[in-house]
Amino acid sequence: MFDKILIANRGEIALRVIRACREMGIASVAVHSTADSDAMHVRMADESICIGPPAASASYLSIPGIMAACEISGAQAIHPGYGFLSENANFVQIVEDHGLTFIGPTAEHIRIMGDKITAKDTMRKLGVPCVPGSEGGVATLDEAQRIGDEIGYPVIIKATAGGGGKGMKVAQSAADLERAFQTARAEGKSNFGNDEVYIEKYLATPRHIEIQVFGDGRGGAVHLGERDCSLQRRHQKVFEEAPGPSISAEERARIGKVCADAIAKINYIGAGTIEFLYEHGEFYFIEMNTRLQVEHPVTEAIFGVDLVREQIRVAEGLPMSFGQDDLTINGHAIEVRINAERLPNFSPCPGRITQYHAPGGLGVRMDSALYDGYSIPPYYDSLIGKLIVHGRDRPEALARLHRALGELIVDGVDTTVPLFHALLQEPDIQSGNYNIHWLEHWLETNLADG
Ligand code: MV4
Repeated sequence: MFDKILIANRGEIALRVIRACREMGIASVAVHSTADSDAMHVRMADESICIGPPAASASYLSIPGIMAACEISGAQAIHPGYGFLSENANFVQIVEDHGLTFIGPTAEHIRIMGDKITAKDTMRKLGVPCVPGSEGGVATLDEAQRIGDEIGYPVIIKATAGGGGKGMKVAQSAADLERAFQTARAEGKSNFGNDEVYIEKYLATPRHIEIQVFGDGRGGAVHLGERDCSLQRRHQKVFEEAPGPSISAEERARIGKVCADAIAKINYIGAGTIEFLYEHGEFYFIEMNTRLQVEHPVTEAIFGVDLVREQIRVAEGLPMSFGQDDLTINGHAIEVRINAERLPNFSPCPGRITQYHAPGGLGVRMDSALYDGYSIPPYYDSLIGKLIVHGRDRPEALARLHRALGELIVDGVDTTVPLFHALLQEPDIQSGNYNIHWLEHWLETNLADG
């Protein structure tokens, strides 16, 4: 059993992990940069250690700094949160080589899913439905043309190491293929040092539906339904909900079982997310994330589970505290990501918080590391809070979101809150009628400079 866990992260997710540790009677160690000496995670943890200067590359991403902090504090395990080192297989290897426990999947699973060609090949062999396209990588333009003719246009060329929309190019026709192929390769090479690419049929108007899975590392696994995360801007999620407004109980049970069976077969351990594009009633695997995700609270709300507690349990070698039959959906949950950004351009807006008041009441959860007088540093991402609401059904969750946004006060910086007030007035949002392109289109027509 762990008696001390180090959290290799900052902000709201560091608080999320500290809270789970405290409920389990486990001491927590915060690490921080010199820019975060006054941060809430430092104040809330049982101990804290400064590991470097403001730049993440020299602090939150510094493997020697984090390993030294474990040594000094005597922490036996590391929770990586999301981002930073959470999907770094080399880090996991180093942690294990030092006799410590990484609270997350194995280095091997992270490596497999980090390479998208290998991930897709693995998932296809495990019976997960994938987007039609090349089997493995495509090395030459000739080969790309042959597959393009076979599956039909439009197609999308993706870098195997890609992420955040980088190294992804659509070809509308055969005439367009050479440009897409060469550009995707070049972006893969320059952004990730890997020019390997693959081809898929381009789906024009899908939803982004992701299945939450959880494994015990010994062939036991469950699914916790889906989240619809289609509302994104420049590959950043903005609004997430569970269950997905377009997914039936039958579809959920079917794809959920496929996903749980797949990760059971590979002895996956901990939390994972299997991402799909969903169009015309079909699921098409695109990627798997081997971490706890930002939007995990909507799943926690409808299933009534604590995913971080479960991550810690299975990392300790304990069984999960629930099986598939214990997991039933209760109501509907929505999360909105509140960023310190100025509309209409979403330009980062760091600065001093002169007043902060979190909303409360039935079915409202505010995960935030803000406090009155806190100064948001300019060095990290602009997420300052996640507002999660839970209702008996979707209309109640929407009404509660409207009510909670009205209670929230964040003064001193601009935030994305006005965007959510506007979105809640939209009939398509009220009815759940949106796909991955809806928000970008709405921003173009409604915010002039989206
Ligand atoms: C696609 C696609 C259409 N067809 N693949 C975007 C980032 C990466 N995670 C996968 N992405 C896409 N892959 C095929 N075969 C459209 C996207 C896409 C997207 C996906 C999810 C959420 C938002 C998106 C916005 C633009 C494009």
